[in-house]
Amino acid sequence: MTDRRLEFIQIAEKYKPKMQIETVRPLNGVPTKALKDGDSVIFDFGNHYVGHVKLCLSSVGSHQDAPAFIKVKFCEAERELNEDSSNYQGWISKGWIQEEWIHADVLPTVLELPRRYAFRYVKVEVLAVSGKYSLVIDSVEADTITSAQENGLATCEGLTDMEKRIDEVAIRTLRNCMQDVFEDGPKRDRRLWIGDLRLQALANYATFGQNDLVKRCLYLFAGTADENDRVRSCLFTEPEIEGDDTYMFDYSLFFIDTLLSYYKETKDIETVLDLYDTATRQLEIAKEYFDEKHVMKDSDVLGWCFLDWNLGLNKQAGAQAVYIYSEKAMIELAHIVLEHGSENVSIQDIESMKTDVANKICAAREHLFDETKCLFVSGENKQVSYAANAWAVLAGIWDDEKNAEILAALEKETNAEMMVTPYMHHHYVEALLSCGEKEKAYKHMTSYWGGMIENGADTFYELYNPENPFESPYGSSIVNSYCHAWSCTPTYLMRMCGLTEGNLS
Ligand code: RAM
Repeated sequence: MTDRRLEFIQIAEKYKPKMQIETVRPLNGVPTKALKDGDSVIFDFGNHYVGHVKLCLSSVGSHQDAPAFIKVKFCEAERELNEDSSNYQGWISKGWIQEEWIHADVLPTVLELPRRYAFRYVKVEVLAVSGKYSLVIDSVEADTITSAQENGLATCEGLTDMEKRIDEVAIRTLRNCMQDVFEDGPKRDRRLWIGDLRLQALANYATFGQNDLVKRCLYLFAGTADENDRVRSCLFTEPEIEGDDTYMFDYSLFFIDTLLSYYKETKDIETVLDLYDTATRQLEIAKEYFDEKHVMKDSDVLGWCFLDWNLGLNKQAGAQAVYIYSEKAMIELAHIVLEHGSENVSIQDIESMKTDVANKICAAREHLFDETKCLFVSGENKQVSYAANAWAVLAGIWDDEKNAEILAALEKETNAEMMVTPYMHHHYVEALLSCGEKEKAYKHMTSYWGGMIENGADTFYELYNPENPFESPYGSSIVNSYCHAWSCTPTYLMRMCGLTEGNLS
C-alpha cells in the first residue's frame, strides 16, 4: 500500500476546529473574610468546565513579610474534594492529579495557572501566610474552552424529565471532550483514543453534527498508523502529532466501523476512498490472531484487546466477536467503494471476506459457545462475561431470537464477569436493542446513567459501578476521570435509536 501518511496528517490539519472561549465565574463569589493558615475556600462553578483558571490575590494587615503558600485543587466531582493524593499508589502517573502548590512572593498578584483543568470545583487552601498579614482572594475566573458549537446543537422534543437530564449531561460530557480532537477525558488522558472516538462520533451525529472533527480524527489515525499500516490505539497532538506505541486488537479494528458510520452520516465518499486501504489493512492484521480452526488465540498479555476495564476479563471470545462485527462492517464498506467504481476492491475480495466471516462464525458457534448454558464462554476457564456475550450478540453470531435467549441467560448467570465502564454498558444496551429487547435496553440505560445523575453527575464518568463507587482499574479512584467521552452515548441512544419511554411498546 502506498505510504500516504504525511498527506493524511496534512488533510487532518486542514480540519482543525475553531475553539470557543467563554469566561465563567464561581456561583458563590469570593469570600469576604481574609484568610489565615489552615483556612480554605471551595469555589463552585455550578457545572463542569474545561479551561484555564485565574486567581487575583492580595493581602491585608502589615506589609507582606513572607510568601503566601497555597494549594489549589481542581475537582470534576464533589467526591474528589475529600480525596487525599498524598497516599496515592496507583499504577498510572500521579501527574494527572489536578493540584498545585504555589508560592506568591509578592502580593497583590494575578495567578494565571498554565495548565488546562477539567473542573466544577476549585479548592484553595492556605498553607502559610504569616502572623502579620492575611490573604485576600479578590477574584477567581476561568477561560473555558471547547470546540463544540452550542448554536449548532440539534434539539430533541418529547423527552421525560429524567431523559432530558440524561441527555443534557451526555451532551455536556461530549462538549467538554470536544477539544482540538475528540479527547477521551479532559482530566485524563486528554488524547484521542479510537474506542472513544467511535462512540463520540455517534453522539456527535445526534447533537452537534461537527462531522469535520470526526473526519480530522479519522485522518489522524490513518496518518499515524505504523510502518505496517496498523492503526494505534491512541495518539497525541502535542507538541506535534504522534501515534502512541500501544495497540489493542479491538481498537485497531474499530477504525473500520468508525469510517463506515462516518460515511453513513455524511456520504463523504472521498474520505472513504482515501482511507479504505487503511481499513482493509486492520482486518488483514487481525487475521493473524486466529488459529487454523478460525478460533481466536487466547492471550494473557494485559491490554492485548480492550473490551472493558474489568481486569479479570478474559478477552478471547469478545475479540472473536469484535472481529466478526468489524469484518461485516468491512464488507459494507467494500460494497460502497465498489459502487463508486474504485479499483481497490473486487467482487472476489468481497466474496473472500464473506467466506472468512462465515468461517469465524462457525468456529465461534462450535468452539466458544456452551449450548447447555446458552452462553458464549471465553478462555481456558470457560469464563462467562457480559462483554463477550454482548459483543457476540452485536456480531450476530446467532439470530435475533437466540441472541435474546443469550442475553436472558446472561441475566440469570450468577458467575458472570460484570461490566465496569459506561463504554461496555453502552454495548450491552446496544446488544439488547439489536435483538428487539427495547424495554430492557431502556431500563438499563435509565438505571445505569440515571444512577450517575442521582450521584450528582454533571458529566458522565469513565467508570461507574453502582456496586462499588471506588471502582478503578488504576489502583486508586483519585485518577479516575468524571467527564469521559465513552459515556456520552445515551444522547445517541435516545435521539437516534429511539430509546425513550415514548417509543416503548
Ligand atoms: C483509558 C482511556 C480511554 C480508553 C482506554 C482503553 O485509559 O481513558 O478512554 O479508550 O483506557
